[in-house]
Order: sequence, then C-alpha cells, then structure tokens
Amino acid sequence: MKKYSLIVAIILSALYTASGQETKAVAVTTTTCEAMCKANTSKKALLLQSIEKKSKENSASSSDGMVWVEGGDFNMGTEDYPDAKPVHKVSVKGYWIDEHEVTNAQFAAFVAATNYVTIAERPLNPADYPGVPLENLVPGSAVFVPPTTKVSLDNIQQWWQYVPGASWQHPNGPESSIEGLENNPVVQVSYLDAKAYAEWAGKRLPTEAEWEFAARAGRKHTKYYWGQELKPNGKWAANIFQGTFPNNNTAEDGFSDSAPVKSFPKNPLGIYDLEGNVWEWCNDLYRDDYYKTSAGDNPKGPSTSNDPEEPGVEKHVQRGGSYLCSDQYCIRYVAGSRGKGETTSACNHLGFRCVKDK
Ligand SMILES: [Ca+2]
Ligand SMILES: [Ca+2]
Repeated sequence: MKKYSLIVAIILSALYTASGQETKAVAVTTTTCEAMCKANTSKKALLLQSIEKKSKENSASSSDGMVWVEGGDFNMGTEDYPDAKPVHKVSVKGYWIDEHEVTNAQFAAFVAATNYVTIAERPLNPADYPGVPLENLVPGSAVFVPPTTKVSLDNIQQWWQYVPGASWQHPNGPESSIEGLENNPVVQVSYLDAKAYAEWAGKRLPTEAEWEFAARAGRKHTKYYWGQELKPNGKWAANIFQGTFPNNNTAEDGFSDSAPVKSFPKNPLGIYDLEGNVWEWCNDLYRDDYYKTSAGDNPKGPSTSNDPEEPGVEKHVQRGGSYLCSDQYCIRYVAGSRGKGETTSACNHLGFRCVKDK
C-alpha cells in the first residue's frame, strides 16, 4: 500500500530534523506503539461499544438521514481555477445523499460490524518507502500541527506531520480520542476506507458531479455556494479557518477543529456542511484536464488519474474544503473548485459522505 508521496516526504524530512515535534513524531517505534495500543485495547473496545450503541439509538430515532436530490442540469466548475474549467453543462440523475458527513459513530458501527482496519492502521510495506529505516515505518497518518509563529505558505511540511498512531480513532495522534466526538465527522479515512464503508452501508461515494450539484442546490452561480459574501449577514456559513493561517486559528466561527455535523445552516436541499468542516472524497479519479473532455450526461470521472504536480500518483477527487481552509489559503470551499488526494492517504481534515441510487 503506497502512501501519498507527501507522507513519504514528511517521514524522510522528520528523520533528518534535529529538533522539535517532527523528531518526536518519528521517535515512536513499532514496539512502543504496540505496547501503547495494547494498553488501550480494553478502553477502545468499551468506547467502540458505547459509540455503536449511540449510533443505533440515533438511527432508530430518525429517518436514514438521506435527502432526495431530484435530477437536473447545471453548469459545473468555475473559470477561477485551471483544473475546474471550462464551466460546462452537466446533467445528473436523481439520487439520495447523506444529509451530513459520515460521523465517528457511524464509522464505529461499521468497524464493530466488520472488524475493518483502515489503511492508516495497517503496517507499512518497506518496498514503498525505499531509504526509510524499518523502525520508522510505523502505522500512522498526516496530522495538522500548527507552527508557533507565522511562516511562509510555500512549504506544507511546516504544518503537516506524519504522526505514528494517528488514525480515525486517534485523529490528531495517539494521545487524542474521539470520545465525546460521536457526532463529528470521521477523519483519517482514505478513499479506499470510505469506499469500504459505503459498500457496507449499501451506498456509494458520490460522483464529483453529484457532489457539486447537491452543493449548488439550484442556486445561481456566486463565488461561494452560499452566496457572494464570505460572511453573509455577519455570520459564518460554514466551518472554515479564521485568523492567520497556519499558526493562529481564532476559531471565530466557534470551531478550531471539526464541528459536530449540522452545526451550520443547511442548504436549500436540506444538506449540511458540504462546504467546509471536512473535505469529502468523491468517487471520481482526479485529472487536472478532465473538464475539457468530460461527458455531459452523468459524468463518472476519467478512466485514468493525472496530477501534474505529482505525476504517476493515483488520486481521487475531494470536494468542499475544510476547517483548515480560509480565503488566505486553500479556499476550496469556493463554488466549483476541486481538491484531490492520493487514494490510500488520509489526514485529520478529510472525511466523506455517501449517496444511493433510487
Ligand atoms: Ca472554524
Ligand atoms: Ca464538508
């Protein structure tokens, strides 16, 4: 299982960093991680049971939490980003979509039912990490660790670290937990993990077109899905980043991390948090030039992936931006804009939601 080359770069750079949290991050060996994991086993089992119980209670007291989206035509994309143009006419068939991002409680129910192990929790294959000493190949994932001072925005390794032991149950590293976060979106899930959940739930991941159609919700084209203003009527419309990225998150919208789903207003279709909160995997492979040749009728993505920034790395589309996006940086909550990520990689601001056919 080859992880995102960013993660490889982070591991390698941490090896050669003499100070700070990066060194600490890779200093956790397999042995200590195993000991730590074993010590936490019973606590984990209890937590999973409790989360699964809450999930059952939630699903019993509501509908299945999906919204019907009537099919139709729309103009997809934006001229503001090279990989999101041209704006082109697309039609989609009707479909059901989760009204909110998949939560920790929902993912816990999946894991409890199937014993599924996410990619971030699996051993790393040394063949995928030439030059990295075996003791550093510890299961983990990418975690946002803000620098303490303002930094230039040209090197993401200043705020992304590979943290051994980070996983969906420990989103920010082994010391963190999802206890009390049952209704927050699950994170640290790769595309393959999200797909496995969707199949178990009798659903599927949305196509990129379905995701954008739901986000536009029949509204006229404006800069943001919610309108032309970043902060309509003085209120934040989605969980994004305020302050100075990446070191000073003022959390003016109430959340410096993910928010419980449905914390912000729903869109006209009754769907929550498409923009912001956590990035969402789509089923489509990512190509930067796909919109130039995309089919207009229910497009399902290209047959091959290509990201000129990382040729040869298979990526899938992500949409909506996250609690780490601001108008200063990332800004991919802007209507029609696109994101992408390596198929087996995860991080702590990336989740998903599902759709279902009629
Ligand atoms: Ca926020
Ligand atoms: Ca979202």
